Amino acid sequence: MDGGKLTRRTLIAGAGGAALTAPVLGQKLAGHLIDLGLPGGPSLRPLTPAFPGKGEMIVQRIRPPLLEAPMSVFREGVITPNDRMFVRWNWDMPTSVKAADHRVAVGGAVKHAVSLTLDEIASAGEHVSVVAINQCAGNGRGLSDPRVTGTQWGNGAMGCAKWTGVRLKDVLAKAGVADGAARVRFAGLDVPLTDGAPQFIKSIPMDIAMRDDVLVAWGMNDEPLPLLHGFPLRIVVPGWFSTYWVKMLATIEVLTGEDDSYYVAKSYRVPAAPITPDEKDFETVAITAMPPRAFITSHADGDVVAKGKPLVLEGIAMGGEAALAKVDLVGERGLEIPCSLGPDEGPFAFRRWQVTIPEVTGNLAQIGVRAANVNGAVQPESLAWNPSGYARNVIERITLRAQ
Ligand SMILES: Nc1nc2c(c(=O)[nH]1)N[C@H]1C(S)=C(S)[C@@H](COP(=O)(O)O)O[C@H]1N2
Ligand SMILES: [Mo]
Repeated sequence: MDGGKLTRRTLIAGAGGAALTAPVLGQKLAGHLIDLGLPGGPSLRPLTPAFPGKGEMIVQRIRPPLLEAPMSVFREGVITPNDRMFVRWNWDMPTSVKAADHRVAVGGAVKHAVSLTLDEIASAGEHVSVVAINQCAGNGRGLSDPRVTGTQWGNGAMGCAKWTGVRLKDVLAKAGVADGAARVRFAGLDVPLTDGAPQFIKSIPMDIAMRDDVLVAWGMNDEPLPLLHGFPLRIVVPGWFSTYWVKMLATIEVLTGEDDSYYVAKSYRVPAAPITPDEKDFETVAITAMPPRAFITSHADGDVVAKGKPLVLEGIAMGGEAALAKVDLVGERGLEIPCSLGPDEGPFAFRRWQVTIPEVTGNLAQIGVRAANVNGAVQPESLAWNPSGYARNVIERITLRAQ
């Protein structure tokens, strides 16, 4: 973490407001189709540069927007450019926000409730930056077999950015956390599309809220947060799935007990113990911290490689809730080769890996990369199937044909 480049002045100067021309429902965006390789269902999606404010992205849904990054984005480097970061809104998003009018209400179990302007947020404490992976809990869900319900994402519902803001604990201190505080809940400016549907609000336990790296952020890769990513402020919880990273932050509420709201108590949950797809009644726990994952980005399934030649494979990996410890190339007949790791951008960032196979002697069937983190978590061989396809981290495998 460093001090962050955005000063209070640039925050405010850059934050006159943000607006987006909303593509209308049903609008056709020019582009071509890309195959996400999803088993058991339609696998083709439009890949288009035409979505307002975005580079070339896979359109899963126009409104509310669900945009996925093509895997080619992750060949470029560990930082995902703002215009290639995936986008996910559960409900309709406001298409313009005026910075001068924006307030963040801090209330609930606090000593004195406050309503803070952006200026007051920016001066709540030291400016901090953290490089962290923003990953949807449903990332890779579309690869589940048997199929599950929900957005059929490939593996592009993730990205890594440098987030800048103030510590959440410094913002909480403006109101003073009362005795007995158990959780902190966040709400954004977005509201449900249908009457009676639950608002998208999420909460985290107090000990996580007080972490030094949990931010109320306004900066994304040294630019103001784009509207799609939550202008003017969002929560950042490094190492946790980004369902908790509430965008367009408008309310911070300190709770003294459990959170019984829909998106914590009922949704975004996984079986407490492994289940089979036919099981119905099982205990669940909230998805929280991320497990390790690794991806081959230099090659795709079915690619042809040169027989008799060395082969360099490359990609990215993440440790999840803790720093990456190692990445191994694994395959059939006991193939296991340690990969070398690229520059370390911090425990919550992507890290590049590389490995050289000295000589390709035949097809490389079902090869994959397996990441482990410093807490000892290792990617599993087989999918921990769950009805919502959450927290996928099975080793992703491809086959390369030698010619
Ligand atoms: N206000 C608000 N914040 C939100 C959401 C939302 O629907 N509304 N979706 C969450 C989910 S499920 C994800 S995966 C991330 C996506 O962040 P991104 O669109 O910046 O990539 O935002 C989170 N924060
Ligand atoms: Mo998500």
